[in-house]
Amino acid sequence: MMALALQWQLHLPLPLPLQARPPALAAARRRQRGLLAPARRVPPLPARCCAGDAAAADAGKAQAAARRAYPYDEIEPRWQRHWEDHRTFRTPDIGEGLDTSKPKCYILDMFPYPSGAGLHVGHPLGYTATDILSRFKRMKGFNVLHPMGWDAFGLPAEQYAIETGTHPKITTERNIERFRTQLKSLGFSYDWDREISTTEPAYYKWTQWIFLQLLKRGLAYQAEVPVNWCPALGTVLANEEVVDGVSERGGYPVIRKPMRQWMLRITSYADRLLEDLNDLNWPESIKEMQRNWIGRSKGAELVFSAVDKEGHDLGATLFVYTTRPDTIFGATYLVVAPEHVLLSSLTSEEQRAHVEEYRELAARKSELERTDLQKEKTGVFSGSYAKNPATGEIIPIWVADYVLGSYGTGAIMAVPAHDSRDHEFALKYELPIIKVVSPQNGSCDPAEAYADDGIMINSSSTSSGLDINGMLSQDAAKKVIAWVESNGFGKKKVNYKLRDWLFARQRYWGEPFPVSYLDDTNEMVPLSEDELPLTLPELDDFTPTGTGEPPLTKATNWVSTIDPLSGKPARRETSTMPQWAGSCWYYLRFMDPKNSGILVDKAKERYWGPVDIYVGGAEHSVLHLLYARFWHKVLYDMGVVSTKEPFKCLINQGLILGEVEYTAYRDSEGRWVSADSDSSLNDCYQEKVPADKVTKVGDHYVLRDDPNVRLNARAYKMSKSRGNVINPDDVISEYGADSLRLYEMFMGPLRDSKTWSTGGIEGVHRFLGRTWRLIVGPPLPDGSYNDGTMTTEDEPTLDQLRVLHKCIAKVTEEIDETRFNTAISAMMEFVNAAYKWETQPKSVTESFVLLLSPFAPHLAEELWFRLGHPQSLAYEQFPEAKSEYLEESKLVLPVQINGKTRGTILVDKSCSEDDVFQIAASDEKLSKYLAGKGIRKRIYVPGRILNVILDQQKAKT
Ligand code: ANZ
Repeated sequence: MMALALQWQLHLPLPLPLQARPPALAAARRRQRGLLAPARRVPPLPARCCAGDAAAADAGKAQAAARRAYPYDEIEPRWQRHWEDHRTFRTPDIGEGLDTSKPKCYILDMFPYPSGAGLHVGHPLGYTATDILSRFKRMKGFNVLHPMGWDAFGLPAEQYAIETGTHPKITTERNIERFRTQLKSLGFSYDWDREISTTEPAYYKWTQWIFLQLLKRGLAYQAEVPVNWCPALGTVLANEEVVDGVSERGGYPVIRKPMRQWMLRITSYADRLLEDLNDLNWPESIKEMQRNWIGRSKGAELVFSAVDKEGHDLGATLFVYTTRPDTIFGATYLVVAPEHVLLSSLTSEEQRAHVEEYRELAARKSELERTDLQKEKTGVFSGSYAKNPATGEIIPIWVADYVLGSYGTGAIMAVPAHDSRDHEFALKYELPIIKVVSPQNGSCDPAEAYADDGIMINSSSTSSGLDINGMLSQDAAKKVIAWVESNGFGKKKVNYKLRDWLFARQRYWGEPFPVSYLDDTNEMVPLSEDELPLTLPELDDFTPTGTGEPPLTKATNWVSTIDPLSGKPARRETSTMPQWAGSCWYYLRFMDPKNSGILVDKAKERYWGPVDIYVGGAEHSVLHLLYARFWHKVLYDMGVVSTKEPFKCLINQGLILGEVEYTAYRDSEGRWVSADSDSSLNDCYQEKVPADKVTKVGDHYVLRDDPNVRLNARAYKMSKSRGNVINPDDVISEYGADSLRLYEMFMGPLRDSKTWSTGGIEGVHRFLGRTWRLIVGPPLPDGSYNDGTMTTEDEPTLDQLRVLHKCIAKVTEEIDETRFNTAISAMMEFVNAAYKWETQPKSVTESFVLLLSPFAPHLAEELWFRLGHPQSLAYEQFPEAKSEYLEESKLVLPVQINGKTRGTILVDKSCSEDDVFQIAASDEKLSKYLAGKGIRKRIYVPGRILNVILDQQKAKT
């Protein structure tokens, strides 16, 4: 749809501007009328900015110059310099001139990791959207906070350091420099005075401070948790470094090994993280992903006592978590996870070797593999039994890795008749299957587990006194819970899938933990707040230690310290915080980036918080957003922030896929095989076909030279290996930043995935060129342009006002709804209409330039300047649509006098001929022709035209 609209809009023949005055004369006239800028704050374009000069210098440039539709390469750097020199987008601080009586809008991008590859075209998608919103809101009278910074700790810089010996700090600085330059070349209106990097000690001082607060509140603790240990590499690996159970580097086996780690008690906030989602203006899909991640479920924790074969109590109790206490009579065995703490004591001597072997096998599997429903279930009998409290039966205890140690209690009661995993397991190991739920209506497949609710059967016992037969599942569950609670067999329980957050990495390039351990007692002692920041020591060797100890262990001078409180020797913590830490709270620091005494000033936080619009990729929908919400809530409880949630409205921009690739097929003889042919394409050779050899027929693509041969057309994710990556720098040098910005917004709805198309960017570039020529005039023979504009001081006609106000209304509405593509279409329609006008009234052009400015700010600033405004348009008022020009019941009627069109009038569609004539007679311009003249005839074609034939001879009496 959009591509069609684009062609239709842009392939119209370009009418020559209708003002055919010699340009020099036109400029002189405008100067006379005072239209040219009196005092220039920006160096003007060279009197003749000639594309030909550049062309002569360099053949590559010549090509680009021939293609360029307007001199963006001169305009853009100049305005970027202007904004920088004038700090145009600096948001003053409270107490420094910020008018806090004005409404605020905090618009934030998810700050990037400054990778070595530089920006890719996916970055400007979200950044342009937030830039449009920021510029729009400023012009709408808001105080806007629109900052940018760097999430710069992390693995790639460290890996690069291992490979090349370059310190991560150097790599990071270099990459930041590149990103900053690239972002500036896109004309984004960030307040660069607020730039922060998570790797700066002045920043991570506060990350460490938050950690100390978490520690004080019991929300940070240490525990033995399994990590990815690679014996061959002698290092702990991050999850992303492990692929299918082997190390990404070298392909060595990785096992799960318990290690003492820092953990954050995010589970204490599970309920609030869940409930407060309801009030957020976030995509429903993201909220649902967070709900699933938190995974709240209601059930019961039941107690089973361990017994031997004869039923003698072994003195151990096993807690199981179930969401179906109603099925207790169907529990025919128990299962514990391989990592369950009681497994060893439950294992009989006969079974010990089997159980140990099984445990080791399970340690090599990831949780994902273990819970994969498709994988065959495995397990081993422990040699012990338990007593089912409801039936009094003795049931075996097994160990199986489909039960996870990290969920619930790490043990389950298995009900094979009603749980599919238990069912598969029971069939394999010939364990009893007892049906206890019957469907209310109809029947169920006896070969499968019936997992739904129903009517209870086989569920009563005289020995225990519990009888739930005939009850509905849910009522039965309530009764079982009441029964276990009153008999000491368990209690009601709410469970979460959410686990506490593993908050440590065995890496160098991260925030050091502000804690140490006393040499004599090993007691952990926190640093006092006034000693922060604890800076990372310099290190030359980032290679793993081989023991699993982090690389920081090598900084021996740094590691050994003295605890200032006790004066005792101590060792510093050598693991570092994960990359998530710095990104958990950066949005707060932007409100007050330089404050060395406090994380964020209260008054500033109260004014700016929360973030009004947060834009970023959907890949952060769970972890980053959940972690940030957790820290925010802790800070809220401490009174550091005044809002419960950090991000009011969230928008996920879609993915940009590479240009469509066309594949043709040939058989072994080299003959074409159509992609829709019956023969198998798997046996064919594939051939990539360039786009200019392809044409579209109906819904599909065919060879231009042989339309019987259909091709496969597909867009792929951009990747180096496919060779389909588009570099924004190249696009900017060929078409300009405004064209790139406009194109990324025009490709389709912001939230959708879109396919890159070079033809598309050429289209928007031509549109900007048309806009330029409409306002500035055509190029002179040497390719340069006159200064000033072609606008006139004429009063706009009603028709012009109607076209303009329709455009204002549409653009305003579409920006508000973040539908930037349709806003751009509206502006294209305006330009098409304006090309048909005899004059370009200055007031209409000015409004249009303001409308265009959030999208193509460089071009708009240049035009605004040429229209005679020495100040940047960044804080001009955004045009307001006037309803009188929008009403559909009204129409613009041309009025002819003696067959010549003399003007237009705005009339109600329902007007009678008399009314129409009265309106024409009282119109200021038309009345000049009509006053005092006799009327011979009036011809009124309703809705089309009014023609008045004057009686030339007689004066009206
Ligand atoms: C008996 C039962 C009968 C179960 C039945 C289900 C159906 P959610 O909803 O995800 O919370 N379970 C409990 N702990 C587990 C663990 N550590 N690893 C694997 N599975 C575990 O699921 C809770 C259900 O998952 C629990 O209810 C338990 O099986 C299993 F007809 O208990 B049920």
